[in-house]
Amino acid sequence: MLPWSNYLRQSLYNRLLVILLMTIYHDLTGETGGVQAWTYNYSVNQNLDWDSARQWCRQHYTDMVAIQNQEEIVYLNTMLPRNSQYYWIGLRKVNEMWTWMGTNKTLTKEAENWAAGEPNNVGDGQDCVEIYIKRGKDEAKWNDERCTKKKGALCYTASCSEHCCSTHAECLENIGNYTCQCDPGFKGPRCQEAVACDTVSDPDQGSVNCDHPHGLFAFNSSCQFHCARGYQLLGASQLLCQATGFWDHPAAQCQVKQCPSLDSGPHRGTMNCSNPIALHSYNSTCEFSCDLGFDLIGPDRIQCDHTGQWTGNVSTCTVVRCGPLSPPAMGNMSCVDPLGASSFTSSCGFSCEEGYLLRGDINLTCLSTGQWTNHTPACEPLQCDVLTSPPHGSMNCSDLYGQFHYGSQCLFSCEEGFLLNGLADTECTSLGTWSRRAPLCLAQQCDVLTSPSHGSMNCSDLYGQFHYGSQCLFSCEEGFLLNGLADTECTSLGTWSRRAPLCLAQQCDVLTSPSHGSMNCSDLYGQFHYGSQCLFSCEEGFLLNGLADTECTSLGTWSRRAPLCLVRHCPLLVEPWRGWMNCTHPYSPFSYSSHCLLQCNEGFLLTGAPTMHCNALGVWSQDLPSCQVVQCENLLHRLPSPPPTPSSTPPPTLGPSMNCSHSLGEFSFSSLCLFTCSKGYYLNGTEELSCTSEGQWSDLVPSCQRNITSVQESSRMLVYAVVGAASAAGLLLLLGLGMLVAKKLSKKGDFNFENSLWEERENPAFEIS
Ligand SMILES: *[C@@H]1O[C@H](CO)[C@@H](O)[C@H](O)[C@H]1NC(C)=O
Ligand SMILES: *[C@@H]1O[C@H](CO)[C@@H](O)[C@H](O)[C@H]1NC(C)=O
Ligand SMILES: *[C@@H]1O[C@H](CO)[C@@H](O)[C@H](O)[C@H]1NC(C)=O
Ligand SMILES: *[C@@H]1O[C@H](CO)[C@@H](O)[C@H](O)[C@H]1NC(C)=O
Ligand SMILES: *[C@@H]1O[C@H](CO)[C@@H](O)[C@H](O)[C@H]1NC(C)=O
Ligand SMILES: *[C@@H]1O[C@H](CO)[C@@H](O)[C@H](O)[C@H]1NC(C)=O
Ligand SMILES: *[C@@H]1O[C@H](CO)[C@@H](O)[C@H](O)[C@H]1NC(C)=O
Ligand SMILES: *[C@@H]1O[C@H](CO)[C@@H](O)[C@H](O)[C@H]1NC(C)=O
Ligand SMILES: *[C@@H]1O[C@H](CO)[C@@H](O)[C@H](O)[C@H]1NC(C)=O
Ligand SMILES: *[C@@H]1O[C@H](CO)[C@@H](O)[C@H](O)[C@H]1NC(C)=O
Ligand SMILES: CC(=O)N[C@H]1CO[C@H](CO)[C@@H](O)[C@@H]1O
Ligand SMILES: CC(=O)N[C@H]1CO[C@H](CO)[C@@H](O)[C@@H]1O
Repeated sequence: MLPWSNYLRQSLYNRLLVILLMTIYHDLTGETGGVQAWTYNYSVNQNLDWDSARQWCRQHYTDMVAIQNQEEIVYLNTMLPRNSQYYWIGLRKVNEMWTWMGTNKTLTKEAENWAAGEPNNVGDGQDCVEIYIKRGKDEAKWNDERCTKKKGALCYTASCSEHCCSTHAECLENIGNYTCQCDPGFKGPRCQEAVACDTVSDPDQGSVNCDHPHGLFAFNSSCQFHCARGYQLLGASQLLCQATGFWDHPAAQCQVKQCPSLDSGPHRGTMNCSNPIALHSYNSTCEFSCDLGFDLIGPDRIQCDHTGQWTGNVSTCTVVRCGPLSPPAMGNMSCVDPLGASSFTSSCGFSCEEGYLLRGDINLTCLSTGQWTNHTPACEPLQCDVLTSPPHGSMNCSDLYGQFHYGSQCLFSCEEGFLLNGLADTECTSLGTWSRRAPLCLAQQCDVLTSPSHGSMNCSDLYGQFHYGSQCLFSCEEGFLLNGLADTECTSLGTWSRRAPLCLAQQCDVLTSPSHGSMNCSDLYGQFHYGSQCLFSCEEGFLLNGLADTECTSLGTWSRRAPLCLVRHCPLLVEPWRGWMNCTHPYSPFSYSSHCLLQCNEGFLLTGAPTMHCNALGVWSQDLPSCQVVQCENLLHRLPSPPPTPSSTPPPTLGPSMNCSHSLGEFSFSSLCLFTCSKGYYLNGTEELSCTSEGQWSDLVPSCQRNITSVQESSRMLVYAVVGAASAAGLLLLLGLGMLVAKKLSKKGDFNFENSLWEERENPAFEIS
């Protein structure tokens, strides 16, 4: 059996026999005494086509040469003899690939040893390769040639056997020997030992699971990494221990799954993320909210799931939209849309065609609630303001296009007592305004009235002060009287129904100065009017018969009667007893200027001056003088004082008993004294003495002389007789006197009975005792 075919079979059954070969290796090599070295042979003087050459090599040697390294090439170029046709080598194009026919391996780039410009494939079928041996140029280099060309056959004899190397090596023919060329990942003389890599341990948040076909963490060991939920491998998920003794990748790590980073929140909104592990990674949650006027489209919250995907997209904020607006009929609309048509903050302004009026808001704005601030306004035909009849007036309108619309004309009139304050008509113009203001009806105005002096005015107004309908009432202060009717009224013609009255001071009676006096008046409001005061005074000798002043009161009466000047009276004078007086009275009896002359009757004397004046003070110039009776000598002083008692003895001469009657006073004019003597005495002298008007006794005073005979009885009788006669005479006298009294009374108011009586010179005698 050929070594080559051994080799091939070994390759085929490589996987099955590897363990067996490993165990029998030593025995094989030891017993056979080594493999044969690789030796070259060639056909001498016989050139063959490629197929024939290969067949020859396989028949006599192992196979056609497969050039393997530079050393081998140099060796062949040295060893082989020159052949003008050069030698075929075991390289041929199979399926357009240059293939080592011995090993069925395609030519590697490194192993190429083409001559310059080759392979040039000149002509058809240059599918076989020759080696230039000893060519001088491009020595030992290859050239492609047609396989039918005849060249020397270059053969080799193999020295490898199936036991030369482990199953993890390729037995390479050397020049004269073989070497075990280890498969990658194996080392050792027979390539029986696998190359080891570093040990691999579980990553954080994960685990590793390894398969070790050639020993722990040795060549071809593979490790599979797994990560916890929400984590992902950073690096290759599988590590393979390479032939170099290094893992094909660095050990993987478990990295938290990262969701696509979210740069920012939604436009016009905000995003609020919480990241429990890492930014925008597994279990991160983000919440979305939108600015005012914007609605959230999408979830309000997303989460980074374990696959590294957000549960949703970043929500968007879309502007809140209000319903579309359309311009009103006969109008126009202009919108400003900062955030989109009919959207939040959009605002639309409205206008109307000429002649139309916008009713509603001139400008609408879209609110954050999705509502317009108001309804769309409407354009209504222009209208003038509604007019109403003015107060106290009436209005009469004619309309062309509707009440108070363009063309309407209105006429105004006023009630009686009111006047239009402007023109009577107005018209609704095309601008929707009245051609002029509607007039007002203003009450007729009367003149302004003022309160009368010393009075007041109280007006009641219907339509304004001193206007039509105003009524004014006048009143006067105390002491003043209206000089007319108290009220007046402003008529519809603007005139007062009557003149405003005045307040005139109350008038008192005219005063005149009293006779024998004067008057001095001061006036406040006119002579002898309210407030006037008059002072009265009298001439000398006259007295006011009341208070000196009076005043004109508010009632128009004097506070008191004007006083009179009365002449001053002196005390009434009476004629002195036994006298009389002759008075003159220029003003009044016994008053100022009265003058009296006083005189006394016969037998009487005036004590004092005979004249009396009543002066201005009402005082007589002196006290009233009196008429003193003329005095005679007191006879008692002449007589012996106590008459003798009857029992006593009497002397020869004795004072007479005197019995006097004193009609006017003791021992005065007209006193009559009778003398008598006691029994046994007689009278020496006159029995009777009388006092004359000159104050002399009519005779000498008698005396009594002793008489033996008593004549007491008879003298008493005589006295009785005298008295009886006197009584009879008195009775007669009384009768005449009565007649006289009656006569006197008719002549004089002032009658002194006593005086008159005594004027008659009758002096009745009477007894003192
Ligand atoms: C091969 O060639 C060598 C010399 O190079 C020779 O000794 C040997 O006999 C040859 N083998 C055969 C089988 O011809
Ligand atoms: C060489 O390989 C080709 C295809 O790769 C195959 O068809 C052929 O049979 C092989 N030859 C040998 C001797 O193994
Ligand atoms: C051939 O090679 C093998 C392995 O390299 C070696 O052990 C042996 O001694 C060699 N034989 C000769 C004759 O050189
Ligand atoms: C190493 O692993 C690769 C890929 O799985 C495989 O093709 C190869 O045969 C393995 N080698 C060995 C010696 O196990
Ligand atoms: C974000 O959310 C947290 C928790 O709900 C809250 O405490 C914080 O005030 C929020 N921040 C803002 C800016 O809204
Ligand atoms: C993620 O959130 C879930 C539920 O809120 C919780 O059970 C879990 O422990 C969290 N994971 C981490 C790593 O915080
Ligand atoms: C996120 O937005 C994208 C594109 O905008 C869309 O295709 C996808 O359906 C959205 N996801 C969700 C959960 O709405
Ligand atoms: C609206 O206004 C525009 C610009 O002012 C004007 O040109 C247009 O004629 C108006 N339309 C109406 C209906 O008034
Ligand atoms: C509406 O009114 C607002 C606030 O008064 C103002 O800012 C805006 O300019 C107006 N828009 C129009 C179209 O007149
Ligand atoms: C009184 O006096 C006047 C003149 O003085 C005299 O004329 C008059 O006669 C006298 N009257 C008497 C009664 O004496
Ligand atoms: C008679 C008598 O005596 N007569 C006398 C009266 O008185 C006078 C005088 O007083 C005498 O002279 C008388 O003689
Ligand atoms: C002198 C004198 O008169 N004598 C008288 C005395 O009295 C008698 C009688 O009474 C008288 O007669 C006397 O004459």
